[in-house]
Amino acid sequence: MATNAYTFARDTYAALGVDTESALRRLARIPISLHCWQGDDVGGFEKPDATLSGGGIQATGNYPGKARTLAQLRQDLEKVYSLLPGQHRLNLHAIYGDFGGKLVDRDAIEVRHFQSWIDWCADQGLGLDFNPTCFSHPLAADGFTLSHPDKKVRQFWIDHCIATRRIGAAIGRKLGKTCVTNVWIPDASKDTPFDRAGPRARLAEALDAVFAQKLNPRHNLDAIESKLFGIGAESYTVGSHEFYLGYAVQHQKVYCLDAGHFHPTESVADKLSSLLQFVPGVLLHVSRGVRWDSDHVVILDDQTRAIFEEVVRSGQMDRIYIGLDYFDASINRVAAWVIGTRAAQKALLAALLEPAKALRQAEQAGDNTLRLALFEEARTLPLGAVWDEFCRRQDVPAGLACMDEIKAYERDVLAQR
Ligand code: RNT
Ligand code: ZN
Repeated sequence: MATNAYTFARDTYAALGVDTESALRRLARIPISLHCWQGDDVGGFEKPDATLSGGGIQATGNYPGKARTLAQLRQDLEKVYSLLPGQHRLNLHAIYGDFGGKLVDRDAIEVRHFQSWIDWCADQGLGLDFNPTCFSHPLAADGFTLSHPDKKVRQFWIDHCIATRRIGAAIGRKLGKTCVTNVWIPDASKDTPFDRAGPRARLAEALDAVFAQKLNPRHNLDAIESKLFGIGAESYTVGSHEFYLGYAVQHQKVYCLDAGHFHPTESVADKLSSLLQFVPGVLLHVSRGVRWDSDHVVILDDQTRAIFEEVVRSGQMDRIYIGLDYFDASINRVAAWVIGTRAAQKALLAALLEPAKALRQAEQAGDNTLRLALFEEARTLPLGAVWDEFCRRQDVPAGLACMDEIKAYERDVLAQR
């Protein structure tokens, strides 16, 4: 039985020509790929107590209870997924392999190191995405990987990325769900370089080597992620927006748009309709930029809403892959995952509930006054009641009831670590 609040909301939306039932059906089918690295501050399991180093990224905070083992990370993720409405995915970095206590270098990773993740995902009904890890490694310590001037170092990272794609393809084949493998490299410099062209020419050539082997796109899709700057990497980023846009168009790769990788006043939402004209797909790293970089927990803010409005309005959700990317170590990490994912889902729901027909009609009739009025009206529609109903139907706690479960988990599990 629907609640009174939902019935009221349904009628309010219906008066504007919006079908809440169809929005709820669609929302239930849209997976979000949860980034494994929120659970342990981007440490990974290559060795005990591994921590993030370099790469121009940083997880700040030292909230107690972080996952220190594979089993703990899975335990936390199971809690997280149990609090999320809908069917989702996991996004894994290569440093999170099941290495059985042995040191396996990045260029030597194999499918077997990820078999237990594949099994776990199959068991949980999750899709799995993948990433090479081109940071936190001695051969990345000087800030360059695929564009490194030393051929041997470059080859090491090429080999790592090739291994990662092969694992991606195995993941996709074994799970029967396409794996998106996203290449992000930290290559950048703190101070003004003289030679901006050299590293970019080397990166283009290295990427050609990485992608040389054709893989079945039903198993693995290649994505490439651009960036503007990072910490200690303020003056020059090899893989800039222009670089990867050019590469993605020329080689028909999926373009990864991280919401925090652009000038702060640039609209990331506006980029989608341009990108989709020229690249086969777009991977979203939904994130929240605060002054520098992108890594705050996603909230239901205007920028996030605008991105999802463009996702839905594009009518091309079959080639938009939604992932999250943030790492906050200053609050309960399980809550960070849950709050951020649910915020992204709410933004998606808000976009699915736009009075799209009325807006299009007003615009096509040249009635920009009505268009503005409709946009303003939409802002105060009862989104929350529809969201709560979604949670109720999906059998997960709505509202702050989620936090009760997280607090209990913190007390019983996290605080005991
Ligand atoms: C870094 C990129 C990249 C990473 C992850 C860990 O600025 O956003 O996506 O956050 O690969
Ligand atoms: Zn990212």
